[in-house]
Amino acid sequence: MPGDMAVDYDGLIPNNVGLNADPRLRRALESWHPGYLHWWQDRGPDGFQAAEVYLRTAVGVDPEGWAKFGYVRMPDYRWGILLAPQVDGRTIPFGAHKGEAAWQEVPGEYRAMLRRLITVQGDTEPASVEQQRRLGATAPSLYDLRNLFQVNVEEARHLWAMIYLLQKYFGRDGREEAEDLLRRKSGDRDSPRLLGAFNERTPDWLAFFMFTFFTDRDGKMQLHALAQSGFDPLSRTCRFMLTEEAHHMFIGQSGVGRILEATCAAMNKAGIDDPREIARVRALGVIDLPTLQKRANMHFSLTLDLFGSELSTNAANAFQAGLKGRYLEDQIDDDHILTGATYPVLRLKDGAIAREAVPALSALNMRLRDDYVADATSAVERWWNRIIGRAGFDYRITLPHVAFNRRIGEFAPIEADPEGHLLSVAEWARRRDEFLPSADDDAFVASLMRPVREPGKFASWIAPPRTGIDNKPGNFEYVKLA
Ligand code: BYC
Repeated sequence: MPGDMAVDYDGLIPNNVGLNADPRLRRALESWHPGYLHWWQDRGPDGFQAAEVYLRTAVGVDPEGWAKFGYVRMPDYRWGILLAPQVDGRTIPFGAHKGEAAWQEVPGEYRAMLRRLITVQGDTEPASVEQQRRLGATAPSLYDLRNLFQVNVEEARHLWAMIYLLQKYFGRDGREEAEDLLRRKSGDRDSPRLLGAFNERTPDWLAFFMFTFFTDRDGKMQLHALAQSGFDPLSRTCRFMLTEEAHHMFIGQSGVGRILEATCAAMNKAGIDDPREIARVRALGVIDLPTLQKRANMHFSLTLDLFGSELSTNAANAFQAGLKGRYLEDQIDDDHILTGATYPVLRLKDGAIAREAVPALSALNMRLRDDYVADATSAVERWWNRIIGRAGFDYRITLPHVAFNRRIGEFAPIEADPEGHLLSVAEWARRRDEFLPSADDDAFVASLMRPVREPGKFASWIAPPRTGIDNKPGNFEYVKLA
């Protein structure tokens, strides 16, 4: 039903994809639903399922006014299937089929590749909910608790978005993938999630904020690349998901920003000029800046691994097929086909890191990663370093070199410091704790994780936000605990 984007809230599954007119799909989704709810109870937020949470629910897909706020018990949240409006006459923007009408059905020759891309994207969504499962117990305020749950229900909705594509367009294989998405489990030895960073622990709130800043930003880049897809239903799905992703990154940037504010204010009050006086700073009940730097080093490097190898035939094939484009493909001024074009890639050559021009088609992961690094670097400056600077401290959070702490791609076999100097294995082992959080650092952060549940109150290590959600006042009860 192109053009008619009203959301139908009457059935079990809210949607703007005309589910009522497609009984086969509706039945498939309805039979997946109980397993999904079981997954949510079993692997979603631990506890709090009976609490009333002040959540935003998507009720439309126009850029303005698509959301409604209200108290909801999380298992009753209306997870729906929402696609951005179809663009009349849209054509495939890049690759070998550039200029042909965008596909409304799966192109047979690319079926397996497309299914793989959708499955990988889908797998990350429930994974992040699983990773954040236990954070509710130590939330630093009701405001933050509510934000955690907002992120969780929306990531779960993103799972629904991918399930819709699998169930609608991939028949029996799609149904099997949909089951497997509920079966794999973050961090599980036998059946882990597909990508590395989604099997890591999210042990504390600092990890949550760093994850939403760095890893949700990979989500933004990948969703942008998929939003360019010539497979129109995928493009429309990702375009709507991006509106939600922006809010998750806001939670990360403002979360770490509020931690920086609390730290800087405490140092100023105690007359500490040197942020490197870690013991004195920690004694104030706030997180010292060097520990924040090490956590940033860790989350940034783990996230870089999510871009795959610098040189990738998978990425080249997906581009040529018109399935996955570049970041802001429609704003790039070139032929969008890239045969014969080159792109500079950092490589390991004769024991040193050097830039080398390679065929642009093989370097698409690298290009997306470069766009990510630029985006993350400017966000760190704008949101974090400005806070430190305003408080009067001569200290900056910086992002490590792309060769630092990598497990995937060109730099996986070597060790490097955050400036990109190569280190021997022995030197890395000796200096690791300078660059990455030590057991001691983690234990200190863990010691701060005590729940604060009085409306309007915040833990010592994090400042209150400037404004409330939905313009609510400071003492608003964002979560009514059962
Ligand atoms: N871990 O050719 P290569 C988000 C595999 S985040 C484990 O270099 P390719 C979110 C790879 O699968 C965004 N394995 O890579 C954020 C391949 O295996 P096969 C998620 C890895 O395929 C926060 C082999 O190594 N979306 O939305 O070009 C909260 C050779 O790979 C990893 C997407 O990722 C790894 N890190 O690129 C919630 C978009 N990296 O095929 C949500 C969809 C690579 O030989 N995915 N491998 O068996 C893709 O576009 C691509 O699959 C990847 C990998 C970019 C992930």
